[in-house]
Amino acid sequence: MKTRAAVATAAGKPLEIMEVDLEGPREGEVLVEVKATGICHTDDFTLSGADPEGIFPSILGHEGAGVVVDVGPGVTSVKKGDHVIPLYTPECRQCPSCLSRKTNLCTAIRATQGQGLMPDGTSRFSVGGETLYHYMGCSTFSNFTVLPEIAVAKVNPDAPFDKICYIGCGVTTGIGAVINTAKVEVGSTAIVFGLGGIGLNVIQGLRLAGADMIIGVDINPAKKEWGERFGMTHFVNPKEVEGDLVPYLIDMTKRGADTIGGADYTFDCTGNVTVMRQALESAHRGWGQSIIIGVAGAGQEISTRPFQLVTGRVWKGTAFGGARGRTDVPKIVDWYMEGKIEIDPMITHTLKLEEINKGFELMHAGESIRSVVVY
Ligand code: NAD
Ligand code: AHE
Ligand code: ZN
Repeated sequence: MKTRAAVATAAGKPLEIMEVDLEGPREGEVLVEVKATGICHTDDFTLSGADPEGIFPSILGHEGAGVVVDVGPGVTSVKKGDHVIPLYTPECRQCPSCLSRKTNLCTAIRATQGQGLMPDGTSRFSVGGETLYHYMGCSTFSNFTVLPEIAVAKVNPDAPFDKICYIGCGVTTGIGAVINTAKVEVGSTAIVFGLGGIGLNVIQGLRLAGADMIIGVDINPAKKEWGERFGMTHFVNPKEVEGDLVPYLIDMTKRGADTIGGADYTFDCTGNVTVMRQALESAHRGWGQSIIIGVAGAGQEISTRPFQLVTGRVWKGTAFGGARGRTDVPKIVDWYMEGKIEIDPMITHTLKLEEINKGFELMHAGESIRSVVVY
């Protein structure tokens, strides 16, 4: 079939809207009509050329929602007409990782996914006979896409596509980092670095978990109001801090008899390795945990004095907020439908596919939280 898509032809170039060819679903695969897709910073990261796994030409996008319109042989868990969210972290429930119950990082199809291919080692997308590569197993910047059935979560059909697409990455990553990865307790202190599409969801996750003090850190002063809107109790703009940021934050978190200071939990939502170090070092001596969510470019490395870890701080990372997609994503959609979590105010811009490059410009300018493309 033919489908409209925004194609990443080369690193650093704007996406090109074109009609592409899409082959139907093979064994264990489903064809999904994507109804809406968010634009995540990770799409921008890959388009920029900084992603070691970036492949071109490809169809980016990994934060979608849509309807199953066809299924290949052997598909049992979804059927035509089901509403689904594509999963860049699938859940096969059979691989050693899924069976371990220790991680959400299903390994069933990770190798081919990283090569921009379906599990059988081929691509379903092409244009003029030239292969176009899949992205993160999703390629939601195409109106129609093919996914393995283990990489779709069936969700409440009453939920609006243009809002729940955000659960395909940002919402789940932010809230999941708090609940699944950090397991934040009631009354905790927390610092969130970077108040974008992910950081604000960390903040709403912290509010849900009952954190007491939620400090937001961002170099964009406009993010103060945004953070407060979702539960942030204090804001720090590093550009306005005289001297080092870390001692400043540690001082802020000293409470009662605790003269040591440092947060129980810190989260990096910037992808900046210097910020990651600040986040680790502003965690409390003895027990503070720092969770890396941000994605850093090829060749970048994190560092700190080992003494920071010797003295009890814990450095962790999280992908997709530790969520098991087919199990957890439908629940998060239900939380949204029940009003337990907010999504609508974070979707600041709704665009047509033809306007998708504007979504990237708004992100660069710090003017959007989430731009969503509606097909
Ligand atoms: P975004 O662009 O919406 O937000 C980033 C925020 O960080 C902005 O508000 C920006 O002003 C702020 N910032 C930049 N430099 C800063 C600094 N030095 N100090 C403080 N704040 C700073 O991006 P996003 O969509 O929220 O994504 C954030 C990061 O998370 C990206 O690296 C993205 O690739 C990554 N990500 C990871 C996962 C995962 O599963 N681990 C999932 C989604 C996104
Ligand atoms: N391909 C990059 C890493 C990119 C990355 O870390 N992706 C996150 C999701 S970001 C979503 O917006 C992730 O899930 N990682 C786990 C995985 O298996 O990819 C690189 O550095 O090679
Ligand atoms: Zn993402």
